[in-house]
Amino acid sequence: MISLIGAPCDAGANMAGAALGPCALRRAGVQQGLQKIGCKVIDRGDLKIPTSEPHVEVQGYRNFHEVLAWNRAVYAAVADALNVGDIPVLLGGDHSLAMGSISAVAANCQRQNKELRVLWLDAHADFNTANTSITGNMHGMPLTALCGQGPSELTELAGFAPALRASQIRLLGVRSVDPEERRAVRRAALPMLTMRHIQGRGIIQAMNIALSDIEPGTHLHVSFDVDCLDPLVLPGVSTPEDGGLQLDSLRYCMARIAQTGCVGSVDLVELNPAADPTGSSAQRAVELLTVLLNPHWERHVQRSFDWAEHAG
Ligand code: DIR
Ligand code: MN
Ligand code: MN
Ligand code: MN
Repeated sequence: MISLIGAPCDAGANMAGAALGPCALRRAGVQQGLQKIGCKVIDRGDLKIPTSEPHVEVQGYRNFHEVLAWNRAVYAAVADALNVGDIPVLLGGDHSLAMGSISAVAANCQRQNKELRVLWLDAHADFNTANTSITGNMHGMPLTALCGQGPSELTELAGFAPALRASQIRLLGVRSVDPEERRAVRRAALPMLTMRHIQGRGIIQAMNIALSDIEPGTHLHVSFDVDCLDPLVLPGVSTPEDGGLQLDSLRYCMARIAQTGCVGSVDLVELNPAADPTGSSAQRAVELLTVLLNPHWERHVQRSFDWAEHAG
């Protein structure tokens, strides 16, 4: 069973709008789209947080209290879904929410003695701390918190820290890394398949690397920041970056990931419906999610594989 969990939070982002994501994804038919391909889906509605001190910066972390409150709520909801054997699909909201969702996944994997891998589809590396960030926006910081750097309220959501080692992560589609963040990425040896890599060697080879050492039984968490797509394909984001993935490429990635049979949890984040009044961005995001979660991938992905062979 797939559990849809809405988290209308944009406290971690650079502008308002991502909080409209869950509503826009439901309007685009996320539940029906997944049911149509044969998934059982329960929509658990939107999370709420107690009203906290709004808009307070704590040691360089903007809106710290709200982001923390959202992540505690996300942690609890994702942990509940995993406990009953569901596949949680977090409908964001901005990408800071991945601290809560992936901490819950890491805790669950530790209890069940399962390998955990995180595929992070994103234009950005999301590896800032307050010290390296130019903006102080926490949607640029989830991976560092998960890797143990930052305030303990965030790094210890899972009950232990770090929730993740850099070697468990594969970033895909990156093309915007801040100068100090780049240093941190190098120091941590964070595995990245950048747009430059993908354009140079092709999407097939990039996916071969991204998925190379996934054993059967691994829990694969897919953190899908929709700004990994080119803004011409998906304009509805708060931080568009040119030169992103085209629709066919990302469809191929999603099909390859589905083919592993290991997808155990998903974040669908950073959709900003206010930046795309046509609603097509939400529809594209839903369509890609249905490729990722297709239980009958062997029948449905062949077309995508054929495309990739031709595209090289
Ligand atoms: C930028 C943008 N690196 C920052 N990050 C975004 O503010 O840290 N992440 N947009 O999704
Ligand atoms: Mn992101
Ligand atoms: Mn991003
Ligand atoms: Mn962003």
